[in-house]
Amino acid sequence: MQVYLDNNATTMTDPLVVEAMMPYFSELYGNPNSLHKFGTSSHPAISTAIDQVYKALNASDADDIVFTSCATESNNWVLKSIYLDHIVNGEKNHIITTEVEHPSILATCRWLEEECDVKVTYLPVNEQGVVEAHTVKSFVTDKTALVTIMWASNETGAIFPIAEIGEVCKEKGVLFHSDAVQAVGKIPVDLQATHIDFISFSAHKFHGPKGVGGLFIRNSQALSPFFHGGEHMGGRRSGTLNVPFIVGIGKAMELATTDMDAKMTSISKKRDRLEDAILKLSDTFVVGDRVNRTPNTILISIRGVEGESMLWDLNNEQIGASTGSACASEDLEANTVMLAIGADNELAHTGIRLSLSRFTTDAEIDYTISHFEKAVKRLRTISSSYAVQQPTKGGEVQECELH
Ligand code: C6P
Repeated sequence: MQVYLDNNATTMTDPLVVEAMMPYFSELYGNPNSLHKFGTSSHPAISTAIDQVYKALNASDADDIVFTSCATESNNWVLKSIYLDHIVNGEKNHIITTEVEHPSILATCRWLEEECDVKVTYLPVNEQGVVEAHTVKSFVTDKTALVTIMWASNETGAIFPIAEIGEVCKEKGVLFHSDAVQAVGKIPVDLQATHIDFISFSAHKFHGPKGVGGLFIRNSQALSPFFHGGEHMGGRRSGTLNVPFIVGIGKAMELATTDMDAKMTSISKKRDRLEDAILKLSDTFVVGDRVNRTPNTILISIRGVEGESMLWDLNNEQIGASTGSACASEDLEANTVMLAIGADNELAHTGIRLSLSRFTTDAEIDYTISHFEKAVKRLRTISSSYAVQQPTKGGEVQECELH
């Protein structure tokens, strides 16, 4: 059996999505900006995809949703254009974010600090792995141009209090962006119910194709374009529209958000069964409570078991997991999110992220439980540090309060 439990890195493209995309490669391949029928024949499909995305996110006609190549592009676009529009050509000089954002936010913020002299505040997270609205409020000043905070963590699954943070931004008159990559298609995202100016998302996180994402722009407000060179997407993003992938993101969004409650319940049941089984092993800790967590995610640490060793043992049994963000997978450092949450350095080297999808089966969970237990036992037997620690720690290592 093969078990894929790295769905926060990417998901399998749903065969129904592939089927919807296929005609737009070799049959209806015209450039949608061309005036002839080869071009215009793809217009209905693009309109359908736009409708599917607006409906899934509950966006209004006054809002703009622009298709991009991925969330990394959407995140870069927002940050760099806010800098141009509100810092270089405005009175502000400050951005607020968190310590646990995806590298496409953190690296861009660092670049803005180093190259453009922008002041950036990186808020710490609490033991649940989130930043509370009152913390955001206490750091907003009259120089703050943007608050950018993820909707849900790719590493822990922790869901941030986005509605409350939105209210703070509204009260303070500050623009609010959320990297919603791990929320869209996994948990309800209702843009009418939330005061938010921009969100980023990416199709391959919810069984759409890789290479297409989007940026939601509230009330079609001004935002300097990132790509220049044409009038595509109303001048928002130049470049020939990627019709098959736009069809794919629309279809994937529709499938992910139809009967979402039932999908969430089914995934979380499997996730909880896996989590319960792993927590029966001694000295294991899961980050964050289950209620405020995306239904598919577990970040678990296992005292005495190096994350990378565990990964390879699981890999040998055909189980794909990760130690955290795929973008940092070549970095054998401690898991920075776990350190931010308060784990000690040793524990932060033991994090394993297991992320399910709606395609994960009960049989796969059974298989994973049995091989996970075997791997932990084997690795602890050969781990000298774990053997030495046992008598002194006595299994009581709750001091890091991860669970
Ligand atoms: N996180 C992970 O293993 P792209 O690749 O551009 O479509 O998405 C980037 C991205 C942005 N924000 C968040 C919160 C994300 O989780 C990701 C992708 C993967 O966690 C790959 S690094």
